[in-house]
Amino acid sequence: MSNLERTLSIIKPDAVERNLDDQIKKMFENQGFKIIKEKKIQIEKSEAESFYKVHETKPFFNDLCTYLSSGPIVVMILQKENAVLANRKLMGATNPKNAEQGTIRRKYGISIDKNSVHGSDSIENAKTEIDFFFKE
Ligand code: IDP
Ligand code: MG
Repeated sequence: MSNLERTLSIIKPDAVERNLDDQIKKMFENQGFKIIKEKKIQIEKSEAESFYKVHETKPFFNDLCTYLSSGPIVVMILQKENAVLANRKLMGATNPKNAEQGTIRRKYGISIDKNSVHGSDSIENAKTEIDFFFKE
């Protein structure tokens, strides 16, 4: 049974700043993800606060939003069979120290906050997050 899904991926400022975007995109493509849409943008802190609203009560919320809006990011719609889960797997654990070999965060992540990539964590959130960045 085919289960083609779309998910939202963000290459975060720490990775864009180190010019890792092409290498990270290649990791997606090598795993069979198709990049449906992409754009390099910088967002306002208020937009980061809206994007990360689920985390608004967390102690790291303010730093997280300051960080995500601190420099250019690459936002992409990725498509593949079971894309949401497949992307989470390819990204690796939130803390790069705990991420498995071969994952993006293990390879490129610097720390729990500068962990190079974001990926939607459910099909429902993928839809919301894709609309957030790409709704025309
Ligand atoms: P995820 O990105 O793996 O889905 P979430 O728990 O959704 O992880 O957290 C969102 C982002 O917030 C993480 O990617 C990371 O950048 C940051 N973050 C999560 N937990 C911490 C923490 O304990 N300290 C600092 N930043 C954190
Ligand atoms: Mg998350």
